[in-house]
Amino acid sequence: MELASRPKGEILLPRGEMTDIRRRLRLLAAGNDLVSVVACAFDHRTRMLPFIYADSRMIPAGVRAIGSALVDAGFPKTRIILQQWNRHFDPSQMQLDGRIPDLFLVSSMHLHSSECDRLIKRACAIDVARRPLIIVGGPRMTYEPWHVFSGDAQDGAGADVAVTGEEYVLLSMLEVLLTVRAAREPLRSAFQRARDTRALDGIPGLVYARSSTVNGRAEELVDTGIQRLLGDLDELPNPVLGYRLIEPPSRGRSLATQALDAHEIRRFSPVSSLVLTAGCKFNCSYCPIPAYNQRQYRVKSGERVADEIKSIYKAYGIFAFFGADDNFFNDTKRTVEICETLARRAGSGDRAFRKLRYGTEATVHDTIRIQQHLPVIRESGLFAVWMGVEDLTATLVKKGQTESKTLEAFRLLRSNGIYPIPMMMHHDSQPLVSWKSNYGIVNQLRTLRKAGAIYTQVLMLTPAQGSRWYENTYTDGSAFKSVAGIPVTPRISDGNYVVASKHRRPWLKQLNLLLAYAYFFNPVRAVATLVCSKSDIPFADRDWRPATEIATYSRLKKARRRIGLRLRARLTDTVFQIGGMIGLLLTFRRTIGWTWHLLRGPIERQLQPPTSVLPMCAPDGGPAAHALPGTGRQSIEPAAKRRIAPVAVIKPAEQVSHDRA
Ligand code: B12
Ligand code: SF4
Repeated sequence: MELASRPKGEILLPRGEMTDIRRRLRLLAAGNDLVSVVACAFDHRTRMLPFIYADSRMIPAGVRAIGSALVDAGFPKTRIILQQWNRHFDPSQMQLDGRIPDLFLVSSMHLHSSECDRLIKRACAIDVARRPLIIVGGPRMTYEPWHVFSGDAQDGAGADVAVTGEEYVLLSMLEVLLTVRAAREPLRSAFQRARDTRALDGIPGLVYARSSTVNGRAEELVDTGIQRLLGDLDELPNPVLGYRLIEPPSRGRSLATQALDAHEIRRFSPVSSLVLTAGCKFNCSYCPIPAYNQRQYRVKSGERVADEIKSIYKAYGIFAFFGADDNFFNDTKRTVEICETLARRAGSGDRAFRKLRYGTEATVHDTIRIQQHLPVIRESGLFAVWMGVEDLTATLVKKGQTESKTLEAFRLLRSNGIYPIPMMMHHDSQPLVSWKSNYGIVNQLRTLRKAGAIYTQVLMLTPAQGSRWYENTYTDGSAFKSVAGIPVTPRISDGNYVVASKHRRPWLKQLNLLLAYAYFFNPVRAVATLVCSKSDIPFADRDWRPATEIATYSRLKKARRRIGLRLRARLTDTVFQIGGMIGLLLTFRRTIGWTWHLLRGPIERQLQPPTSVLPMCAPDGGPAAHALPGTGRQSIEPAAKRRIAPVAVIKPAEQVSHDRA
């Protein structure tokens, strides 16, 4: 099920509201000495192609955004810990600034559910009187917030609240909590009071549990609705702030006394992800993104993007970026505005922009539409575009990407010195190889490689939470519940494992994924790249220098530069081949067992999407915005009445100093 949109006129926050709440919080922060730990859940068993490098060498933008928002709001005692680098971290042992944090925040994708749940469980091992307020957010919560609450009478370990939205939702909740918080009161207790007096119900984007006994198991979940979106992304705090909060990589269970030194950041994370735009105008049925963005397209201005890049380069020396865009070419005017600003800065001789290289995602359709601007886009530093080709013949998905259009988009990008990277989706009706047609996955990879692809991703069509197709894959009997007795868990729902298929021999599909990669990344091709690389056909001018400057070079300098660029381009192809082969070995090791299980069977299917076991409702008792059909709905009144305790009146004097010395 797609996320619903808010009514027209209520989708976006009023202009300036984000800036205002940041200012208001800074005033409140002066009297509240809060300590926070933000953890990024990561399950190491998910490491494989095609994400093998990006998954661990790029500090995720989500936790950085949350850390930056906290620092910006006046809470500098914040630490970001990545399970990617600190796999043994145990929240029950965390201390920062000599004390147990007031806030423990967890960010998770659906894929990393088991680690997310473990982190919450370990945080709940802290004595209940000293336990931090546990807040969970990120993509997993956006679509299925119920997972982090426990209805189990024996094991009540669960989060206090799930945030189904972005920074603004968290900051709004903090504002309410700090307003009701009494002097020296633990933040978690202030939360419980705010929750029970329904002071949180007016903040769309939260899900919290109600129970009839203090510290008892959750009985129902209250969903305050779909978040309001920040329309002007320039109002966000600068994400550079988050970098100074990173926990140094270690094998330890607790936190270090100091965050990772500034000069070490680039060594561990040479690429920085950056939000430039959000949203996409297309409406693919397997994709949750348009509905998440409530059909809005949100952007940062060119100047703002340039400032962020400059500040990250200046502080940490990072010059490689990845745009967290859904479709960077979605709106020509906005894309060109960003790129012209970056190109202008490079042209003015600013080192940060001359060195700048960034990649992002865009569609075939928009690449063709924007073709006349590709030179300036290249000059801005864009060097690679990940493109959702999915199926070259458009049999699976039609979003304006016929074979000829895809090849045209590849040619345009290549001739402008930009690498196109196809993202392919394998599906039941697609064979490994086809004769006299381009339907087979290997045929398509061959065509795309010839057109200049130096890297690729091939994933199996898998149900994505929040997409239109999601429930269909269950109700039509495609989704597996277990295979050979092994349950299908979130960890294997990343598209690298066949977990939904009606094919008679699903093990063949699983094998096809490996064979498709092996066709693309192999030793023969790796050696061949040194002789005849796809990365210099057509010759890729991968230099930042504007064409006008290059025109002034002498013939000798031009020839030297051309040879240098060609060599670099070939080596890039070779490096991608080697990286791909290493990734393939890991992918083989991780998924070959699943192929065997699929072959052996039996396969048990799941006919209903996994819904919340706890009833869910809106604050007024109506349907919950994030509940899937089939979720129980309990009247909130009886529980609310049982639970609400008399609220202490907070005197203004108590509100000013909340220092918990
Ligand atoms: C960049 C990216 C990647 C990179 C990540 C690299 C890195 N280390 O950062 C790579 C290429 C590795 C990657 C891989 C995958 N990805 Co990806 N990826 C993205 C993408 C395009 C951008 C992520 C990003 O940086 N966003 C910007 C930040 C600021 O947004 P955010 O993370 O959502 O955080 C905001 C809110 O969620 C919230 N928030 C986040 N955490 C917290 C925590 C708290 C406490 C609170 C209060 C709020 C909060 O506030 C943040 C600020 O607004 C998103 C789509 C998108 N546009 O977001 C998909 C996305 C995250 N990926 C997704 C998926 C599914 C995958 C894969 C499984 C592959 C696949 N099948 O598509 C793999 C998993 C690999 C692995 N082992 O982890 C899904 C996740 C869906 C889900 N329900 O979990 C997304 C959402 C795309 C989609 N389908 O909608 N991905
Ligand atoms: S084009 Fe890409 S981002 Fe846009 S809806 Fe389709 S899959 Fe999602």
